[in-house]
Amino acid sequence: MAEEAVLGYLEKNEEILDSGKFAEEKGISHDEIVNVIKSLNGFRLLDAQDIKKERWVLTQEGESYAKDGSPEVQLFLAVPPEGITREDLQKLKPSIYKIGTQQAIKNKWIEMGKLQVSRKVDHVDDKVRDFLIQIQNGEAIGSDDIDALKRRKLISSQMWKGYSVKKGPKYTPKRKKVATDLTRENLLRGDWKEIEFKEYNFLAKGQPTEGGCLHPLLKVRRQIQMIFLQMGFEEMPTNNFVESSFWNFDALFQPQQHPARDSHDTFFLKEPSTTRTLPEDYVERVKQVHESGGYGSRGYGYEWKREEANKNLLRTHTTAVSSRMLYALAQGTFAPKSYYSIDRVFRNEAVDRTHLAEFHQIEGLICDRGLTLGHLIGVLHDFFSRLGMSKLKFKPAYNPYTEPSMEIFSYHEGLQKWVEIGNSGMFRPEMLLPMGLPEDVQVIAWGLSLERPTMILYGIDNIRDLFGHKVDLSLIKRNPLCRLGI
Ligand code: FB9
Repeated sequence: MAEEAVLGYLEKNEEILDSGKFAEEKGISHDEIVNVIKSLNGFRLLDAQDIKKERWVLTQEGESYAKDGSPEVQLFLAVPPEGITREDLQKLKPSIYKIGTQQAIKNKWIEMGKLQVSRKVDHVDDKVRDFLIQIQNGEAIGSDDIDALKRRKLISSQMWKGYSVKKGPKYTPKRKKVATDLTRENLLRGDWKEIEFKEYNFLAKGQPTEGGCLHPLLKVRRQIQMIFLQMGFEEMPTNNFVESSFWNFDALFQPQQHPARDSHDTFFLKEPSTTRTLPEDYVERVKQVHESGGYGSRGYGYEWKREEANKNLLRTHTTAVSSRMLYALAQGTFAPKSYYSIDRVFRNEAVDRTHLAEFHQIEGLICDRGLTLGHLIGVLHDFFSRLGMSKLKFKPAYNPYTEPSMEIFSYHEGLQKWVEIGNSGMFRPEMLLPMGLPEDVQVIAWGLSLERPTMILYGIDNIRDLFGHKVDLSLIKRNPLCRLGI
């Protein structure tokens, strides 16, 4: 329809001067005419030139004045020849009373006494309404009148874009339908010989391939895994979200009345609520060290309860796995080991913009003879420098299972501030010696979360945009590569 109108018009006429007027004459929407002009111009059937015109359009208020008359005229007409009280007039025209009286007074159409409103003239013309209707009809009006309407915000300027159009080098009054596919029917009928096929557009982009995409967390996890592997660490088996309180707390010398062991901080399981088996001889040594110490420690001096240690929970840290691995290491002939883990942990804490009830903990540990705090500081510099963080500082901290402990800070150039990037420490003898590790063996360890670096690296400030059922899958599809490490 629109294509025939444009091509047909140019068969008998030199040019379409204004696509807007042409659309109006043909009773076709200007958008449809513009789309056809752009398409035919692309195939060189037409030669189209941009036209840009500033034109005035009515604001919503302007539309209402064009429809119902200006408020000053409506107000004037509401004042009877014998006059009216202000109160009655305001009741008659509440919505336009204020603006109507102001403008009518300014036009010297009415006089406002203390109580009474009276006419000063017998008749008024609604020029404002007339101008607005002229603009609606695309007629030009004087610049002073335009300024007056602009001041009252009854009109606003709008850039109108259209085209003037002439025949192009490949003009034809009626475009042959070009075939886009060679079909079986074309071959059977033999009409493929006459059909005109659309030219290949070798510049057309192919359909984007749908495929799997890695989540930003997995990309950062992969990079951190590579850093640990390059440093000679082995991955710990973390494929058990459910853990016993024994391995999660007691084995780490974390006392049974510690607040972190409360159900306000920890998710305990209803079913199965208790663990089935624990290494009984080791449990006995753990009980002893909690109650009365040993190995140079005086313990906590409380009555340690087996049923507390038996409670199943969702592990609150991957250090539960570390304790299992260190116990296993102590059962044979000791050999130094460097282990790491990256997996989900669960805490029954208040959630907010950057914290959920679960997160992925990254943990590294080195178990060897003669390790000192200096070794820990050194390995932390090595590890974090591979993450691009070389400016570190350490702050004394407390963990139930490490002494000494340190919070780790890094100066973030982008954020221009020191950012807490993790926690660390040396596992206590009360944890290591009941396992059966030799007395000259120490373990240095540290931890951080996977979400924090990922959110910073990907510029995500709400954890729900990164993890959970509200994640925008297009973020997963379009997020860039993560390249960390040396
Ligand atoms: O990840 C944390 N911060 C962080 C890490 C990297 C990073 O990289 C940016 C690209 C530059 C930015 C920030 N933190 C640890 C510090 C804070 O975010 C903290 O507020 C939140 N912490 C979590 C625990 O909070 C409930 C992060 C998580 C954490 C804290 C401690 C450990 C593990 C994870 C630990 C440990 C540990 C200690 C001793 C022995 C063994 C393990």
